[in-house]
Amino acid sequence: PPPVRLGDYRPPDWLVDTVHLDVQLHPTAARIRARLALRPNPEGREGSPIVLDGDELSLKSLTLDGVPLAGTAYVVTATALTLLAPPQRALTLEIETVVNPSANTKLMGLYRSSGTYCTQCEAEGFRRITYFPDRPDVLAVYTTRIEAEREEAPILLGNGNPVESGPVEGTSRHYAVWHDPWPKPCYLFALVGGRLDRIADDFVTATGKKVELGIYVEPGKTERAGYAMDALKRSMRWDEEVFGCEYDLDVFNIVAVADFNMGAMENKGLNIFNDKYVLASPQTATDADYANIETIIAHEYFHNWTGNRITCRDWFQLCLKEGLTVFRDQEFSADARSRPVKRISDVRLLKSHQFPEDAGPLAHPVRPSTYREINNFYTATVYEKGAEVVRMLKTLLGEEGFRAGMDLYLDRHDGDAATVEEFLACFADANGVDLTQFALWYAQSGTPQLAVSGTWDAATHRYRLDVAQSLPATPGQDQKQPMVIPLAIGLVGPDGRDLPLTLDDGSNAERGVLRITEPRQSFVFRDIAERPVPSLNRGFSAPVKLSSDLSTADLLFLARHDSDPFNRFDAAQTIALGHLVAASAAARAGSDVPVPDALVEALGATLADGALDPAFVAQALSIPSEADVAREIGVDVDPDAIHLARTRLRRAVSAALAPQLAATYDRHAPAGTYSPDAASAGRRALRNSCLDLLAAGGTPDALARAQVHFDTADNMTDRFFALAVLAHAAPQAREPALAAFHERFRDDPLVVDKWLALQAQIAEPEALERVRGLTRHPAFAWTNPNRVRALIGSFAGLNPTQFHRADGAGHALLADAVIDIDGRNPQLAARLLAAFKSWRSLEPGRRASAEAALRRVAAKPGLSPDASDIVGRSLE
Ligand code: DPP
Ligand code: ZN
Repeated sequence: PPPVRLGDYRPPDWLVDTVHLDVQLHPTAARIRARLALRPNPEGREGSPIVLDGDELSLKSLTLDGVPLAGTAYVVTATALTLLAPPQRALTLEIETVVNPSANTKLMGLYRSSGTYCTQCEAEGFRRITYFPDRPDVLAVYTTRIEAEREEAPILLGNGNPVESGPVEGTSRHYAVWHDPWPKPCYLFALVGGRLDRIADDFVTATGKKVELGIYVEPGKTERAGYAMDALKRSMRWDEEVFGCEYDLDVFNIVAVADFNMGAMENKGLNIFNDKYVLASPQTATDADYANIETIIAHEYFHNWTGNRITCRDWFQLCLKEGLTVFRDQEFSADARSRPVKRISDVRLLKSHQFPEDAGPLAHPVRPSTYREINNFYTATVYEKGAEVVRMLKTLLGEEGFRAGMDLYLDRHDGDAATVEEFLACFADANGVDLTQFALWYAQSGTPQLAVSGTWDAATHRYRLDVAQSLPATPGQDQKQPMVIPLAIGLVGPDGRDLPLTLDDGSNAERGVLRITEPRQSFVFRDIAERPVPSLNRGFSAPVKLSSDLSTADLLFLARHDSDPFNRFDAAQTIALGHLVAASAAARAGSDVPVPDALVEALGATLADGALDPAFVAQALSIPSEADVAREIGVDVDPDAIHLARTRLRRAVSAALAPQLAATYDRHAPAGTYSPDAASAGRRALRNSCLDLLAAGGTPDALARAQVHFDTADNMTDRFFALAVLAHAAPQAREPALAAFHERFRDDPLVVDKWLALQAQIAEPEALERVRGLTRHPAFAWTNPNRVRALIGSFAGLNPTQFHRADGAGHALLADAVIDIDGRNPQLAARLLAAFKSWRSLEPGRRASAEAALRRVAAKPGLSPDASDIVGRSLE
């Protein structure tokens, strides 16, 4: 199919006002009767046919206003049902289709997960249930009747509010009717039928309306749903308090299923979740799992306003709901936990996932202007960079200006299928500002580069910052225009205190933010009596790659004194990264470079500072990842050299700080029973970081400590962390520990996923055979996306030396897996394939083997549009 282009958008020719669905659930032949009230769109083309999308449907009957349609009146193809010359007036179409949920391995449309019937319609899955104008700007009111064998599916759930339910007289079947009063696009449709347990609660909204809350899980797992319920209630309150958004139905249900392509889905009133992001208990979930659950529950709930009440006009506007909603979930978690630590972990995610995307062949703007397969645009760029763009808007407009813009957006566009332009217009109108240049953040791909240098004039007490911005060429975009970059800064005096930011003309840099709008700009500050150290891009105020003329001594100073916690963290990271780039080059040449004292000093000072939040210290102790170093090097990358350099650095830091690490470890021994709260999690994170660095030294002492940690752990966070340390650092202890862990959790698929993922990440040549062997393990299933992502995804995404083996076997393994998976689940295959996104930056030998693997995938007959889109762009 030809690519879809933003510029080709046209309003729909026909609108759908109401949809009545009658769904007869059946394992292999589910029957769907759809009654659509259609009418010509006054804004569409006059006299148009009715074109309804369809995919893998079997059409059983078709009537127009109650009369069966003659075979000459319509055409059915593999992708559409077209009524050739319909009367140009309001009409009722009744369509009967049959689908096979058990054979639906794409997990799009109506399918079964462990026997439970469920649906996934975003982006284009509704067309796999019935013929429909499957586009987000067709909003209809849905009534859904679901019928099933009572034995097979005692629980029947739909969107909106429950209307009625009961037995189907004289049969073993029963039914339920649901009505959703809010017009919605079909991608928000959902239904569930199955044998599920429920935990129930309620929530009283700001205006006093009681909402019944339910979380449905596999039988026997309700005890693990409590944290999700708690997160849901906190999310509902937070959205009222921070954005004035109140819930709008009588019920809100969440269903956890085991087979799911995405993390979760915000269907109106009936969120469907990957069970990984619902189920948690101290014995089975890590602190990171709890934090993810909190964030994703909030994210999907927040979509009720940013996504559902206001949806997207077309799929190019995906960031309108996703970037904004990620920003909202980030803010929620920042309020619930430590704001600085949350910011650090969000930026680490952005840099590790989005920056490489922006720097490689799959780069695309936050709002793409063309796509071949929309499923491939649920990316770090649309989500995470999209959130950064919203955050910059807030930084530029200030707290109140941002809220005014949001209020206007929620008011002006409630009930609309909106665009990015309409979103920005609300902020422009509410604040009386021009956001034309700012809008380039949505249109230009690539990570802007900022080069900053500072000069202090002792005679005039002036300090000048010279800033230059550039944006590298990216696929389809050779020429770029300068962006608006909010650069939050501080000038830190010798005593560690921030100096006033008075510009030359007497004005103040508003809220400490410089607005960079030109290719080159200078800012002169006055009354600077001593040479300051500039703290640049505080809080990571703009998603840019910053280079500066700061010396190692300056960075060490910031690492010790900056009042901005993000930059305090980042300063030490910058020192470490600089060293690792040099050390990787040296390792490749067979030599070594000494570890900078400044780094050891910075880490030691952080460890020694009792005033710091343990969660922050844990982050600060982390040495940049191999992927971080590869990204920094950028071209001709040799993963083995990076691994060696990083291993040496960790060993050196371990040796230098061992006593301090051990003391900090001991000081943070667990007190009392496990609780997933942020403070307790922070203490565990710090203790575990100390253990990790100690073990990096490889001393018998440290490894014995790791073994004790593993043997005595009373929660999954500690147990799994210790297992990882043993697996990576203690080859002799590895196998018994892995076996003991598996034995204990063999019946728990989500925990087995951790076990699979860990083994896939071992940076030793045996990893490849181990991964191959694990694909034959009874716990593994090619059909379950979580299993595949845990094993194959972790190998390709988190084991750079073995995935990029010099002999090409790692690349071949991924190609084989993708070719196999693609026939069943194209979305999953395409997602895995994106692990090649940085292949062009590899050294020539590995680059050749990556290219060969991609070409082999490309040559597969019948390759899905999903996978062929990724290989096509990767090879372009
Ligand atoms: N369910 C996915 C998300 O919330 C796609 N909308 O991001
Ligand atoms: Zn989302």
